[in-house]
Amino acid sequence: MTALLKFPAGFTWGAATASYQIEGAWNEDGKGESCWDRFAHTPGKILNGDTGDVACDHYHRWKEDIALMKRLGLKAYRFSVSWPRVLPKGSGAVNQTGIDFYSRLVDGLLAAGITPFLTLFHWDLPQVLEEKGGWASRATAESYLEFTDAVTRALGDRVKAWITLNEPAVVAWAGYATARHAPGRNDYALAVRASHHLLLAHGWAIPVIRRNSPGAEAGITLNTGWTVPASNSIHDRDAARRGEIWHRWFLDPLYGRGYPADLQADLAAQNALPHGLDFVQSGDLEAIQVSTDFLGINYYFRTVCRSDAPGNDPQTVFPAEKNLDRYTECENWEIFPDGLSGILKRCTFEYLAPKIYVTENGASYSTPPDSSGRVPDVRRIRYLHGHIAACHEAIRSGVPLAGYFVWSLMDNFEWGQGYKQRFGIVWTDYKTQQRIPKDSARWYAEVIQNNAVDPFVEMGSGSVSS
Ligand code: IFM
Repeated sequence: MTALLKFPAGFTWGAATASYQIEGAWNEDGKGESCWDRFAHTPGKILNGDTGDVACDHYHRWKEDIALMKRLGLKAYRFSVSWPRVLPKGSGAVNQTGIDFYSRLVDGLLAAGITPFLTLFHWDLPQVLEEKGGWASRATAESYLEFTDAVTRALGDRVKAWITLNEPAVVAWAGYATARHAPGRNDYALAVRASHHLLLAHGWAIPVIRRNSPGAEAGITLNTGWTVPASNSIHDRDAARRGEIWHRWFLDPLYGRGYPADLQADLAAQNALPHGLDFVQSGDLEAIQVSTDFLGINYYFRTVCRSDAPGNDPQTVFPAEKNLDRYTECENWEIFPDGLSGILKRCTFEYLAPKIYVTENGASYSTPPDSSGRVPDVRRIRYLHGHIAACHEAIRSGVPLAGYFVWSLMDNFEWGQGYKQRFGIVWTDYKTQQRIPKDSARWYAEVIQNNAVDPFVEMGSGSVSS
């Protein structure tokens, strides 16, 4: 019999979600409009005209969702707070009903023995703030402090793990440069300003969290793909270097290195820095490099980069033959577990992150329930297995990895792709709101129970009832 790949005692096994993707109740109980409400309500922005108006109706079904998490044996649950539910106008008066919702959720999780990991901002900015410039405006970072103060004052006695921001690169680049996400702006110069104000918001928030939630741990979550050149040619290698803007632009200032000079030059060449770094004020970089307790890493796929000529935008290359054993159902998301161990090592040995959580990892496959009501999502099990094994290998190499959160607890609103992409280990029937644990949920429950994975994929029968 082959020995199991054991994880360290106390390893945090969890699942993650985000407010706009699951809550619904978009205009109930005093909640204000978010930039994602506005974006999704604008025709043509989201596939099939889907919106998060109802999503998984978690706002009303949170009790049964906690019961489900308990049945899966989750040790931790990562969720986010909807800023406009708490501060409908972005700043100023607190909506107590909104705070009470999260307070009940936290109490319910603790009663079920599940540790809450709370993300303060996972993309649903109050629309009123967006109208004043959104993250391209420094004032948004100031309002974010009010929001952080309100949430940490209310929940800081019970929540002991805080994540300031989820994937600031996606907020900045997809929201302000390429218009793929809310607020749908198409201006690289705005995106760079947004990236700075997001990082500043993070830096300013950490001392507030420390004050209102003594003894808690706090960090930030970045999305870090694994970017490699298609060949050893100087141009391809340069394309891969430029592609690293998604994570290096954020990791470097967070870990005290300031904004990387080479990426600044790339941005200037794209006219994205028309006035240089004029938005960086004295003291900002010191605030951003504030010491944190952990780094959150979201990892899904690798990117292979090619450039035909110097200065060309990095091109992403994909093998001519694509299949679902090599790719998930998200277009061009190549399955590459070694990229996860690679980025974990890089954050450990190059940036000296003191502790790391994989705060998201998972795959979109739309395998539906079969005639017996079972969801045999074998590909997702393979995907998760490969990446969890990569985490194990990283730990053996010295990475201080303390936990792993699967994305996602249940199928939910996948931003521009609406409900087409299904990342859940639990099937969501959007007509009835029934939740059905997929085979991957049963498999993951066994991993948690054993605190280990088999070195080879095992499609265990599991013991979770639906
Ligand atoms: O659904 C998203 C999540 O909100 C942020 N990280 C990536 C996931 C899959 O695209």
